Amino acid sequence: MKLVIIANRIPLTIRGTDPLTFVRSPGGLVSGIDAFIKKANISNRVWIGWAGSHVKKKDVEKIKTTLEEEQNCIPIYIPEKLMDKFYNGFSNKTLWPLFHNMPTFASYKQDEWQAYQDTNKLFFKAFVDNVEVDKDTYIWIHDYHLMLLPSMVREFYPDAKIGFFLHIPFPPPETFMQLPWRKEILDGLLGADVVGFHTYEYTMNFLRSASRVLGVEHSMGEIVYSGRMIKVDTFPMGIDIDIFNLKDEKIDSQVVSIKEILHHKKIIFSVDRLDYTKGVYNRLLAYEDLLKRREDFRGRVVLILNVVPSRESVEHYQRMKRQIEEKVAEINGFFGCVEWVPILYHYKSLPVNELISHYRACDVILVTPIKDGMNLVAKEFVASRQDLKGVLILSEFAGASKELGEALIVNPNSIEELSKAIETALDMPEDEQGFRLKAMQERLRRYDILRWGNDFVNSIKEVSSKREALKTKELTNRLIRKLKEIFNNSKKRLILLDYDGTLVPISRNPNAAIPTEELIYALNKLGSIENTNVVIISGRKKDWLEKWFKHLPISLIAEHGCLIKSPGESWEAKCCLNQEMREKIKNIMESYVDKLPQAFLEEKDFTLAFHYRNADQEMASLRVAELVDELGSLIANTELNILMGNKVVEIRPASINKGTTAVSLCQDCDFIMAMGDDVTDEDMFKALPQKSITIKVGTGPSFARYYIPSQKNALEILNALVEDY
Ligand code: GDG
Repeated sequence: MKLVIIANRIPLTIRGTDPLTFVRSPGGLVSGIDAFIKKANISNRVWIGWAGSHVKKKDVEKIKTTLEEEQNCIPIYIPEKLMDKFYNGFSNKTLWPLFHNMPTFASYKQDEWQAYQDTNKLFFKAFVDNVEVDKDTYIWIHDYHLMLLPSMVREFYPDAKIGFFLHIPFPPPETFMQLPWRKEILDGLLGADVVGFHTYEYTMNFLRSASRVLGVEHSMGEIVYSGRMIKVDTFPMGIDIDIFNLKDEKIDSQVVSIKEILHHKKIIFSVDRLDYTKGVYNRLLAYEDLLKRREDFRGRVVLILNVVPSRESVEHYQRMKRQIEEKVAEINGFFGCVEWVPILYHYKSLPVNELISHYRACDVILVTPIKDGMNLVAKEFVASRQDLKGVLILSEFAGASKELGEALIVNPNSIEELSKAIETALDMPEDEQGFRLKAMQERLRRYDILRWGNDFVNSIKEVSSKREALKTKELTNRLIRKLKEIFNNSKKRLILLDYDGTLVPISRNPNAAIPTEELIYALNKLGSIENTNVVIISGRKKDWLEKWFKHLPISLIAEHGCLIKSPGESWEAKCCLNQEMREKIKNIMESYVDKLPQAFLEEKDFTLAFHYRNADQEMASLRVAELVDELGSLIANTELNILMGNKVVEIRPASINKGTTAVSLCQDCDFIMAMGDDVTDEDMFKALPQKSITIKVGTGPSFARYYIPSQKNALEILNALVEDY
């Protein structure tokens, strides 16, 4: 396997170019992926990303050669101005606040959106220019900076194996839809085979947004979009436990010295990047509240507040830094004395072993973001505490809270709750600390970084092999020529054609889905061929079919088989519907039309259909479930059944379906072809004799032998059959 990682940053950031010096890039994304690659022993990996602002255009080639040869990294040069609009602008002033559900902080600027598109194109170019893609190549694109990239790659390599993982939250649809470029972002992401998130909540937010913005529905997290299946799933990122539970003398002595320097006072630790999502200010307010309420803690506790520099060129971050520092000074000034400084504040990044020493030296760790995709600090702390001591206070709005339920879970917006939680933590008996930590450690061990990465890559594997399997079913031009040959050589032919979604695209307004002249021409010609029974087999009303096709030499089947009409003859009814029952069904359906805006009722001769294709899909899913429940109890023990079609619920006679109807027309036929797109057509695909050529329009699971991507291909098949006649 060759693994291509594409992320905003490569794992190394250039510090100087003469000589070339670099440091490890900061953040959870880089440390997580790097750990996965090492643990999984993936030797063939390429990493594409930005290498930091020290890289000048003239040095790019030199850096590229060194990094490529030594580290297998492809650094991307992004001109400073473009980077500013892409990174500080669209990524961090639009997407970051919006995706953290803080829309009031988000700005929407056209030139920054343009820079985002241009930068995604730069990443795409670097990928295409530097990576050879073969069957064994897995392309894993990361995070909110590169959401347009999956589609760009897909367009260039239609069969590529592509995964996308979002490290930050995906917001609820109401928030996401505020983005003027929401459709473009979803289009971009859906170029991947797998789109992954940290928590079920984000996965559902994404699926709900896709439904609202693009009108695509999912089934168990699978979406069919642009003729492809995409898996949307939850992969909570784990950590490399071994790094944090490592026995190390240097760390042990650092732990001892931290404790000694602080005279064995209780230590509360806090470490985050500078960011308004991390809730640092509220933490300070809570600590202040605690010191006010519990005088006995004064002089006995110390808060080590480590803020890691981040996004310093964004004004909002500078303001926040000032605000934090003023509050620290205020608390220290008010409560502090010669022997005791309540807060030890550091604005820097700690070396990893010092970070681990702090995790191990503290009594309480405060991880209380207002919103956080996952938060690896919480997990790292838990893994570090092999002594089974220490208490994790964790925000319910960090993705990690879904896995670390034994922490003290808090709402960080409540200063009172936070302050009480610190108090509870400081007073917590050691055995309670122990059993909480143990349960969390076991969970972290089971779903560690290796499992996270393997699950994700395996998921890409599964989806792409499904795509491959589907390909073997694609009705290619070569197969169409073969089909034509069989057609020409047969003596009695039956051609069954569903209408909506098969011969014409599904339309928001069913009356607007009228046949094109080309289609009428092809049907006319096909129906005129001797010994060829062409049948439109539809769920539509007889009047509508008659209006458009009466003059053609073809048979018509309305209402899934309830009514049949041969060319030049009148309609023949195949069933009946009790009037009293009809009224009851109608009343129920009408009451749901009132409850679900944009839904409508279609009354036919023998069936009643409740359509909801234009309704809000989320509301529809609830209402339709209620409707089906109600109808189900009404028609129990009757001759009727419920048919769940494509955004339609229909009540029809149980004995009639497209399958039974189609089979009744097959006698003596040596060429049977059926085309359809909907669940009702599956009855036909299942029931027809094995030798039949059954074709599904669109992808997705089906009993049909072949599939074609769209209605356009259906017409091409009809045209191929009538050629030479
Ligand atoms: C994004 C999402 C998601 C922190 N301080 C120091 C330091 N760190 C390391 C930690 C940890 C990483 O940085 C921080 O990871 P987080 O998960 O907390 O946050 P982000 O970097 O903002 O990451 C986040 C993550 O992606 C992964 O998907 O969890 O929600 O926002 O590994 O150890 N490392 C060192 N010194 C420090 O002072 N050496």
